[in-house]
Amino acid sequence: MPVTDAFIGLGSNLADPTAQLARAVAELASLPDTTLVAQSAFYSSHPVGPQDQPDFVNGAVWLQTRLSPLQLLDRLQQIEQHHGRERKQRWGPRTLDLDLLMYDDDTISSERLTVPHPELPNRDFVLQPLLDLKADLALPDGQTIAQLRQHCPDNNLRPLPPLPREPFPPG
Ligand code: A4P
Ligand code: MG
Repeated sequence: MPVTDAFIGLGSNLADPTAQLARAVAELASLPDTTLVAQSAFYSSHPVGPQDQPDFVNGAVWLQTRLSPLQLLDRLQQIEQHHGRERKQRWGPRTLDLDLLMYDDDTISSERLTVPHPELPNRDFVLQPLLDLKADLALPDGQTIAQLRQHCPDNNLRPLPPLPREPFPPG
């Protein structure tokens, strides 16, 4: 497989969501035949779907990978399982959700995989992290992420402070 740009959306609203996302970014960066190009800021957002659940933490990463789309989906689902993901309710609370948002300029519509992710245009918590990663990113049909961001519904998106990269100094 040639090296391909892939964009992954991350979401969590259970069991220390920010830590879930930070750990998932490290796991994505260590996938075989894959490098992490960049990671977005993390954001909090009101839930889309059932409202009787906590706010989400969301972010996105830009990978370059030789994995095929289905190989990548398998890896994403393995990582979700390692985070204790249970599938109980559509759009319900979860420890970790990893969505394959875009894979190069591919358009995929199969039983297991729809790419670009069908809800991408409607979600500020997906579009804003994508803009952080690549300001001129566009869908295969030519619509830019920046245009979509201007017109999508407001889910009270708020940037979270950056995670400390080094342990805090003693005292
Ligand atoms: N699948 C198809 N296409 C894809 C893709 N591009 N990436 C299939 C990943 N998976 C894809 O997913 C169900 C099936 O979708 C998978 O088995 C895979 O083969 P799932 O993760 O088990 O179920 P789900 O996540 O509950 O359903 P769905 O429709 O994928 O939900 P979403 O779109 O992931 O939305 N509100 C806020 N604020 N932030 C969020 O992150 N997330 C959701 C879940 C709802 N509300 C939210 C958020
Ligand atoms: Mg999902």
